[in-house]
Amino acid sequence: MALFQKIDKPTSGRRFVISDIHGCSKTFRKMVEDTLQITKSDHLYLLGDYIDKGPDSSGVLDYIMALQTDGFQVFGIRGNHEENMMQAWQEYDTRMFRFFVAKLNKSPDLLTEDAQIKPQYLAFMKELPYYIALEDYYLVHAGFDFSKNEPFKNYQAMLHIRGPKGVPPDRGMIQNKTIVHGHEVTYLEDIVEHINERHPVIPLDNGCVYTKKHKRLDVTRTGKLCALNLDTFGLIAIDSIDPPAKRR
Ligand SMILES: [Mn+2]
Repeated sequence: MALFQKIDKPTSGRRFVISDIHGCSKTFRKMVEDTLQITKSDHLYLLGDYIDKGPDSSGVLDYIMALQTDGFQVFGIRGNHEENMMQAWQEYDTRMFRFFVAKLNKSPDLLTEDAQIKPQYLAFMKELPYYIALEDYYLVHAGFDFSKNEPFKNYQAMLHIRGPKGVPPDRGMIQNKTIVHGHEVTYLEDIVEHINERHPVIPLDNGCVYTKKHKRLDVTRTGKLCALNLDTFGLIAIDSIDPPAKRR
């Protein structure tokens, strides 16, 4: 697996980013096919956390892999949920792993009957890099930790960081690129504000799984799947059409 991937601009197509699909396969498919109408000249970048929480983790992974097989230019990176599942699979015994997946993370559909990660999903997740470098953007699941040395080698931070440590002290540190990330559920008006003020760090996770009451979130301001057009800087947000997260 490559730790990061450098990708050149497509010659003619558009470039979109989507984050934190979390098992919402219907919403994701609607975004790709009906809303964005992705073509084979476009690039679609996915910021991780494809699985868990929502109803259909395997459906999301199957769909991404099918798009790639069909020749669509879909590039994924790793989220903490993919990393956690692989780590739990390596570290736990079968009983614990089955419990972890079924009760805590809710992706039992990714497992075989004897509680192994199905080989096609494991192969897919293992290859996911930690970030993507475009000529004008960095794409990462959670962000880079600029409060420590060597933020571009701090791979755990890329999966987990939250808050202001992810904002670079100056744009020179990111070669005047813009960082786009997910991971931290952000209200839609905050996402829009970051985009409008051309903030160096753009959050894109509106918590599409959070459509029902939540102890910490105002769910009237979450529940959309967002896509950002990297060339026009336009935000596309659609309501989730999947069942909500069963657990949080
Ligand atoms: Mn995450």
